[in-house]
Amino acid sequence: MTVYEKVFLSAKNGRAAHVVLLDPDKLTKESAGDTASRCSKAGVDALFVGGSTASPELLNEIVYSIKENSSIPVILFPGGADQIVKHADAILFMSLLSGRNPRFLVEEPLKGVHLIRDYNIETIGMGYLLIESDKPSAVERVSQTNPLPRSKPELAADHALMAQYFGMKAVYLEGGSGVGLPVPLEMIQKVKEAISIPLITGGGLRTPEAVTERVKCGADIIVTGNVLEAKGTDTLLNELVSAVHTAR
Ligand code: 1GP
Repeated sequence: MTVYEKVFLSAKNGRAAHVVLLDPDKLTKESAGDTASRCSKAGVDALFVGGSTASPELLNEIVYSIKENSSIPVILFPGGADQIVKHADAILFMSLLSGRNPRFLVEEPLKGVHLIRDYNIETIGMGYLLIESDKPSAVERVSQTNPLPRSKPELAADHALMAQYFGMKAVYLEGGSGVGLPVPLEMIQKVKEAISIPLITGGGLRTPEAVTERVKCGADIIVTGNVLEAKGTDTLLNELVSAVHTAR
């Protein structure tokens, strides 16, 4: 079974999935294995790894250490073509469709194709849509692109449908890591109505209520990142995972 079938399609057709985003810059190869087994124990369905400025060497060690210590699927979530490493189970092969910067629309994905082929990593084509929040997100700064306005759910739905028509296998509505305002519920609903591929959302989700509402509105996969460092993490993580799994 592919990672796409196991994680994405089961989240769409059965109970929703909870994915934890691990930032390699905040980990060492020692702490990565431990973090992965904590996530696995809490019932997290998969890990996204990447999205930062981490060096390929560190990323490689981290992914290796996670695979040594747990059986949880590891999916690369690369900030650029230099974040493609061996041992990962799959990679989000994505294009920043909300932006108009050729580098993140086509150039970075293009740079990655040979390594992905040589490492034989499963690709999950994904349309990545950055949504406006209360403050500029790191993705906005790094990609030098404008997010889609919060007040235009129809525009987000059209971008999502474009991703589907391109043959992409999922759409990610990204609020931005650590933001105060997650993707609006109405937007999740409109996007869900427009597409039939799995819908992922994350950014600024910190409570069981916030994740439950988003699954009820149609999100298939919920991503949390920063919450891993919060106080009483394991209890909160358990609550979040259980909220995602039981929301439908
Ligand atoms: C970023 O959506 C993720 O891609 C995670 O965001 O760190 O705010 O949970 P947080």
